[in-house]
Amino acid sequence: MQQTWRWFGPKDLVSIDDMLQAGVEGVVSALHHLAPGVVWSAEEIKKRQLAIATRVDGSPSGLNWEVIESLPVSEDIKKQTGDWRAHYAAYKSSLENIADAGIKTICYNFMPILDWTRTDLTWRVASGATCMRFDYTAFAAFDMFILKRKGAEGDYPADTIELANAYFKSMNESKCDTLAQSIVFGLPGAADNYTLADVRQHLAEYDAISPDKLRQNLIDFLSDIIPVAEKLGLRMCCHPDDPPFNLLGLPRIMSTEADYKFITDAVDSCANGITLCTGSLGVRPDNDLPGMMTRLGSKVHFLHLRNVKRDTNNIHGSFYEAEHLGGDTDMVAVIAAALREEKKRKLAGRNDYSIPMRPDHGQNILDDHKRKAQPGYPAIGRLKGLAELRGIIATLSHPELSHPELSHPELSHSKLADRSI
Ligand code: DNO
Repeated sequence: MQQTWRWFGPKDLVSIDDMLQAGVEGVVSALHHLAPGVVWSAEEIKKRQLAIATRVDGSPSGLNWEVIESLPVSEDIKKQTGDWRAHYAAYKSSLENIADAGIKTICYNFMPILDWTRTDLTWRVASGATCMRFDYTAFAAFDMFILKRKGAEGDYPADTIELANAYFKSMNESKCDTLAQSIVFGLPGAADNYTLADVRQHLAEYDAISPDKLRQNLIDFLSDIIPVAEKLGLRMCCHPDDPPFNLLGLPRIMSTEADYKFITDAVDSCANGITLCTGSLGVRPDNDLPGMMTRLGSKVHFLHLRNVKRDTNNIHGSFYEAEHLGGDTDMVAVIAAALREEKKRKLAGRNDYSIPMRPDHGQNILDDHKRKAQPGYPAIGRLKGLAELRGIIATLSHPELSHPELSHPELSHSKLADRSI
């Protein structure tokens, strides 16, 4: 597994030098300043590659840009309206420039309007760390009483409406603003140029788009893009919906194993793959992450390792971003499945046997509280996550663990150590 780290570019307050000290082996980045639908030029790509390859003092970092996250898909492509055909062409031109630059793995998502969504960006846990949280009641309050989406009441059960109503009544204006900021504008990849009126307008444009229609639009997009990606030797990988259920009446089509199976079968190519994000998918109790890693394994081109703790076992529920080994997903089992997949690929002679992974998000701990970073992307919280994940990878990859005597009940660890097997 290749241990990577997300970097938002020269403006990121966590530097290339910082990530070197965290033991990072490769960088995940994107040209966030270019709008969806715009071609990524060779010059812009080169500029970012150079920034990644350089430490603060100008000396080489030894790091490469390994994964693009994301090459964004425009709203026009998702809806098949306006300039969607021109955006297909632009996407393919970007892919050519990316391939020329030697970058192979490209993450994207097909979530309408909003990328990932949380209601609280600095929720305090018992240890004093802060993390991100999605509270279903707060979200429903935003939807029904702040955004005032038409027909929103029809999307929530009676008890949620009642709770949301009480929650909204307890909020003052500044709390309402903070909630709206957190949901719509607060996160990397968020629709940061929108007002609430814009959001309403964009939502209305999806009125006529059913989940089946959106799924077909994704298949049309992939049918056009994937043959080009395959020829260029690229690996496209679709990020799941986060959270993995319908929000604001919008269709969501990448939330479950069945969704992934459908899309990868519909356009069957090694270039049409998956970003397995354990944090996003792990919000649903019916997503079996180690099983998904095993069954979808050959198509997993990128791993986001993150954990969430659910408040309930409902499909539509509240959750917070737990420590990497602390939530509801069995991270050891996921990593074991990923290592098995890597072995399989090696045996099959695949050259992409080392799957890039990144510690996805991190809680704010220690000096993170003082130092600003993108929500979810603090230096120390992520470093801790990476260190824990690296420990699991090192342990599960160690020859001692595959030694037959280890499974012998009479042999204690100290006896094994004495015999230095
Ligand atoms: C959040 C991220 C998402 C992700 C995009 C990929 O931290 O996982 O914003 O980058 O959805 O397209």
